[in-house]
Amino acid sequence: MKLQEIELRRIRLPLVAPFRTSFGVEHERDILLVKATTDAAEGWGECVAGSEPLYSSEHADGAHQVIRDHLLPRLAGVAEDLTAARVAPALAGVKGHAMAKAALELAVLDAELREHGMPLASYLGAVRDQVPAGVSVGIAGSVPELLDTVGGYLADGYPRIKLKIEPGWDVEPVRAVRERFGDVLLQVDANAAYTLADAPTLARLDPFDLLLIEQPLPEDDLRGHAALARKLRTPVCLDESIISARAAADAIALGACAIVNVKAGRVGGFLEARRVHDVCVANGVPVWCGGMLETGIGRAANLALAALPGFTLPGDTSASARYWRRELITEPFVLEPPGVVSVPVGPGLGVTVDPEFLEEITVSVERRRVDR
Ligand code: OSB
Ligand code: MG
Repeated sequence: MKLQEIELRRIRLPLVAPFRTSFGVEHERDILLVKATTDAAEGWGECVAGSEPLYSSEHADGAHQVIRDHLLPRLAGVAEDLTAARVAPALAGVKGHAMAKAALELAVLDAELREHGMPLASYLGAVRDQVPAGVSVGIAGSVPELLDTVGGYLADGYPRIKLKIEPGWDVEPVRAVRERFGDVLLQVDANAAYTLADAPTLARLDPFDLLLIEQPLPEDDLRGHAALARKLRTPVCLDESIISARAAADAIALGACAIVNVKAGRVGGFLEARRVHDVCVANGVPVWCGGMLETGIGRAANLALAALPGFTLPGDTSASARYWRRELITEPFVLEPPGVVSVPVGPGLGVTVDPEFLEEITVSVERRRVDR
């Protein structure tokens, strides 16, 4: 297929409620969408970078500039005969910028699959048509407020709860949720907020039978995670540290994690995300699908990934209503009994993007011809 044009569209969308983590609080998302136009079809990608570089080194403005000034010229070199598999090799000279690369690759992949009438889930090797839903719960203002929020999600039907933690907000909230809600599937995510010296505090989470503790230590501290894992009964899961399939292999070999959170944006795209999955499966390490507060575009792709055989734990694959008061970019994803979300079945992402709604929330649009 011939790539003709890339559109870079910035949108703003308010979250249903502020989302607080150890690295900051978000009230609305500032999102970069990528549209690829080819001679055969159009495809969409969503960049998961936040408005500030707080989760990782990437942010939306940076990704936008990197795509425009550094990735598109390289993609233009292969535009004449493009497939999604050729995107990452063409961009490999640019170091880092995984989220920018992933957004571009997804737009090309969506166009390619729409041309061939193939759903993304089938292309990736999915074995399920529904995936269990989990919900990521931000740091609350107080324990009673947290219990209200968690109670609401359980009433909605979410089968798995993930609590964001940070020093000073860990043992007490976890104890409170366990005591109030019994043996619900429960896990925590620290977003790198602790040090190895906090091991005694984190060991106090052991009695609560958590599924896992996600990314307690800094991104580059694999040895620290291995040392911490030896001190905890709760399995250690890595998110930020797993930047590639090779990083996953290293982390597993070092004993730094027993479980892996897979996010395509963090590893440079869905093709690398599948390789992370494959490395983990080969090592007997369970994986689950992370999220980055995506709109329906990114969420559709995450659901396809989460349907692969190694995704044996519920992911941060929530319904659209958990994120947005009004998100009509695509058809909404809904939570269905018994706590699952359906994997899209149509070609490519399997969702239809509504251009009128998109216009309503658009802040800027930039189009670049790539066929010159
Ligand atoms: O660490 O998993 C994370 C959101 C933004 C950035 C990082 C993370 C998250 C989440 C939300 O936990 C997951 C979701 O529901 O999309
Ligand atoms: Mg995380």
